[in-house]
Amino acid sequence: MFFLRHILDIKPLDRQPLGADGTLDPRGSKTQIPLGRVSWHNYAVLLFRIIRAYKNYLVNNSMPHAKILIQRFIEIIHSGREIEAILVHRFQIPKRTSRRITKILRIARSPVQYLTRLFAAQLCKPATLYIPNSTGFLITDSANFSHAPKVLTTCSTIAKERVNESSSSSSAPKPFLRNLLNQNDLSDYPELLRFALDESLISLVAKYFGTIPILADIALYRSSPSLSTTSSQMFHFDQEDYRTVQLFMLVEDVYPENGPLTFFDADESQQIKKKLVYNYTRISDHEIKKIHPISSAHILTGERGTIGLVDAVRCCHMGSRVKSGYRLTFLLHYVPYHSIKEPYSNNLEMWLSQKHYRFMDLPKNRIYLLDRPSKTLVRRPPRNI
Ligand SMILES: O=C(O)CCC(=O)C(=O)O
Repeated sequence: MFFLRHILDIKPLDRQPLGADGTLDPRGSKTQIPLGRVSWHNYAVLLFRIIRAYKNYLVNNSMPHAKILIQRFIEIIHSGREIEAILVHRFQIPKRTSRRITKILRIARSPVQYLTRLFAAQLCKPATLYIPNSTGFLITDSANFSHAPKVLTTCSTIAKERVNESSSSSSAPKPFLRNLLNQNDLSDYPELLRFALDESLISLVAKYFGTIPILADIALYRSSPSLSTTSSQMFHFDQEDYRTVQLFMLVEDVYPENGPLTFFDADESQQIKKKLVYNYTRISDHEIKKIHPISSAHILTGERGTIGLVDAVRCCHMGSRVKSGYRLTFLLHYVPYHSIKEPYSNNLEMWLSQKHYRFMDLPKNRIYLLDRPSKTLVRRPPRNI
C-alpha cells in the first residue's frame, strides 16, 4: 500500500512547481513543466523511483487507509486531467509524452465507445459545410443552421434580463468574461440544446474529428472592458485534446474595439509553435511579434449571427480585449469523447444531474453526445491535489 500511495500521492512537494495560488495547477498552464522528448534518462529515473517506492513499501510494510487509496486510484483513472498531472509532476515525464500516454489510457478505458464513435462518424451524412484541415477554422452564418436564429433571439432576451445582475467578483478567474447562462436555461429554452445537437452541426464536427464528439460546454459570454491583459486575453492554445471545435456565434454586431476573438489559422499556428520554444503557457504579443506578423491573424468581427467554428487547440488565439462597449457571444464547445483532459461545464453538469440525459427525441447517433455524462462529460478535478 505504501508503494501504491507513493505512486498516487501527488500533494505538492518542495521540488514540484506550484501555481500562483500555491497549489499544483492540474491544468499545467502556469506551471513549469518538463519539456522535450522523453529520453532514456527519464525512463531510468522513473524506474528508479518505482523500485525505491517498492523498497520503501517492503521496509515499512504498512497498510495505511487502503480504502482511501483505492478510491483515489479509481478517481485518478477516471480523470485524464489527473493522469496527466501525475505523469508530468510526479514522474517528470515530458508534457508531450504524458499527453500521449493519457490519450491511450483514456481510449483503453472504453474501447467500445472509441470504435462505435469512429464508425458512427463515417456514417454521418456528408456535411455541406466543413472545417478545412489546413486552416482549422470556418466562418459561416446563422442562416445555415435551422435552430440558430431562434437561439439568437433567446440569447438577446437572456442578456437583457441579466446584464444588471451582480457580476462575478473581481477574484473570479476571468472577471472580464461572464457567462450569463444557468442550468435552468437548458430546460427553459430547449432551442439551445437543439442547436448544439443539430445534426448538420454534429456531422460537421464529426467529420473534422473523425469521431462523434461530446458537447463539452454551452455558454453565453459577455466580455466587458478590463485594464489588464491576462489569461485567455493573451495568445494561447487550448489543451483538451489534439483537436477541439468551439463555435462562437455573435449575438450582437462585433467591432474591433469590442474584443473580438483573434486567431491564427492552424498552419500558421504550427509555425508559431515551432519557432517559439512552446512550453504550454500563454504567449505575449511581444513574443509573437518577434517571430510572426500579428497582422496575419483572423479577427472574428461581424454582424449579429456571424458564426466562427475554430479549433482552439490547433489555432493560436486570444479574445475579450474589450476597449469599449462589450461583446456578447454564444459558445458551443465540442471535444472528442476520449479527450485527454475531460471538459467541465457547470451548466451541463447541473442540468444533466437533474434531468434524464436522453432529453428530447434524439436520433440514435446524437445520444452519444450526452452518453455517460457524470463520468466523462463534465467531471471536475479536485481543487487541491
Ligand atoms: O474571449 C475569447 O474570445 C477567447 C476565449 C478563449 O480563448 C478561451 O476560453 O480559451
